[in-house]
Amino acid sequence: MACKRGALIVLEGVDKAGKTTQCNRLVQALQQSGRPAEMMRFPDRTTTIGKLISAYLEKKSDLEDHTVHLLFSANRWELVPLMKKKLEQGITLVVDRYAFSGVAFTSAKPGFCLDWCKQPDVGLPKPDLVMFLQLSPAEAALRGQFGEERYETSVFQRTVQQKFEQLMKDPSVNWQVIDAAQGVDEVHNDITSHSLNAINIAQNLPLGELWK
Ligand code: 2DT
Ligand code: MG
Repeated sequence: MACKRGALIVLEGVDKAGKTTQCNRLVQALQQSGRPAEMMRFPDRTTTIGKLISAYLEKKSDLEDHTVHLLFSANRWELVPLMKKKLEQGITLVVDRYAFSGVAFTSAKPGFCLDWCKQPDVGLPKPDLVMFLQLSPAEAALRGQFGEERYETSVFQRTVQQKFEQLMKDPSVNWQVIDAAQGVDEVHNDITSHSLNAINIAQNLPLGELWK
């Protein structure tokens, strides 16, 4: 039999919840326990499409709202062959944001429904586990000011949070809510135990297709 596949693990959450810190800590912990693991992040700002997205987020360019939504999705699809290759090689991928951010952020804009926003990402590799780092707006505010990028305002982030809550009602996705208000080590321990469980289950299952 071919080697057992890696798991696709996604971290989602509003800004300041600690996603990037926790992705790094998780990859390190998995590697130290002898499990091959790599981090990825979306948007991946290094590709040609990613550079268009990055300029938009930095407010160096303006893009029409549907257009930028489709670019975020295209930025995921362009990395699918690489993701599948790594998973087949037995590497667990720890991903900082995925299609759920794509849907939550665009559907927080006026005139966009959840269903339209999901369509371009239908059929992407389905995460074996999506952890939502839950942090109240009040707790997020205690962690300091928002940055200067597009979307980094408390009004917009509140709407994004509501959209994530709608997405989490979908039982076809393996959501786990993590209390991100805990200390960094406690959050890390929660994330690690859910991840080890997901890695064990995923190795005997085929990779699924998202929202299909
Ligand atoms: P970072 O701060 O994590 O680089 O995110 N976003 C992200 C979208 O609007 N659509 C998407 O599909 C994704 C993945 C969330 C940059 C911002 O981009 C938003 C925050
Ligand atoms: Mg950011």
